[in-house]
Amino acid sequence: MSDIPTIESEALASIENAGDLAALDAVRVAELGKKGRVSGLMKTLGKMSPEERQEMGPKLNALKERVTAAIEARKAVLEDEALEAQVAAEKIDLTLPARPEPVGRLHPVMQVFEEIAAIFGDMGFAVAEGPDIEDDWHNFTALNFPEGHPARETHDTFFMAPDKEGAQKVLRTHTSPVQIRTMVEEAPPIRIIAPGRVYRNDWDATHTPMFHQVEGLVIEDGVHMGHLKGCLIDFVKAFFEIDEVEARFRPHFFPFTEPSAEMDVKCDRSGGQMKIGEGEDWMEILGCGMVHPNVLKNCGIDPDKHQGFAFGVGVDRLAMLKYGMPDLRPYFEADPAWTRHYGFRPWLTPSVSGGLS
Ligand code: 2NL
Repeated sequence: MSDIPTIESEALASIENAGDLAALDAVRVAELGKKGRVSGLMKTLGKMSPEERQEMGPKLNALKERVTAAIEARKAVLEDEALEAQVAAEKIDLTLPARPEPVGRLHPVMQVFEEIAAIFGDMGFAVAEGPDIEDDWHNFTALNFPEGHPARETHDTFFMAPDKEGAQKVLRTHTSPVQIRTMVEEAPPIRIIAPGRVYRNDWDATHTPMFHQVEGLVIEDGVHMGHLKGCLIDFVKAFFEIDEVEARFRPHFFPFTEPSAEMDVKCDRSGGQMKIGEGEDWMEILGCGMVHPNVLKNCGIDPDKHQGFAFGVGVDRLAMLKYGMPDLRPYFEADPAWTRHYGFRPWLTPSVSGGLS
């Protein structure tokens, strides 16, 4: 077995010469693989006399261990080198100038959602969300729409296919179910807005089957219509970025509020461009009211102990009014020219102190 030192020095030399991990693995197979040289020597132990084996066993084991250790050490070095090479190749040149135009634009409706959240956030409202597909109870029954009442039909509801029990889910016709869920799950005081998509089977020049709404809900001891009016007037002033607004609250009917009202604001249509807050005309901008006692009861809130107010506003039209967009249809056409013109830079988050638009 005089070839042990020769084999060892040859093996160590080829390990040292292996230029990459694949070459190193080839050396490993040639020496330590099933048919490798070192493995071949190990196999000869079986045919030796006990005395020979006692002498050769430790020598061969030591050879195998030294070759294995040398391979491991070389492997670590090669892996380090491979990583260094990869990192060097992936280097980014941070000194390159930024692209002159950001690629994407925020849809004006999303901008207006952000603006509304900033205004109400400043008044202490949290944002709540819920599913687009709702059950009949959250969308209608809990909101005091009587079973089989025609009011359910006036919503042009999209119904889902019936389940095994015959129950039909709906695409929510308003975001009120989000407030219902909040009232069921949380105890007063509650102060939330619920922005989101809503759906009605209606499609013409001024209606789309999917549109956007923000509803608000306040359940707090002692709140009354005065708070509702103050809150909404403050909202309109902040949203349209005007110092004063003349508003009126016209009696109306909703099943889920009592009393109910629509809020109109003064506007000026004379100059070709609509101006909000001043002028000779009135324009309806939202619906509101004191939460109906039946709705509170349905959500497990005692109407003799708690009361609150709620409101709902269509966001697509608010965006048209604020940003002078004359037509609703391009909202959903994804025309890059329109998006460049009316869209917003995505990273300019609106805030009441820092500016909305
Ligand atoms: C409109 C009218 C409104 C509400 C929505 C509401 C929600 C709950 C209870 C009571 Cl859970 N009310 N929401 C109240 C009044 C009006 O929306 O014309 N929106 C565009």
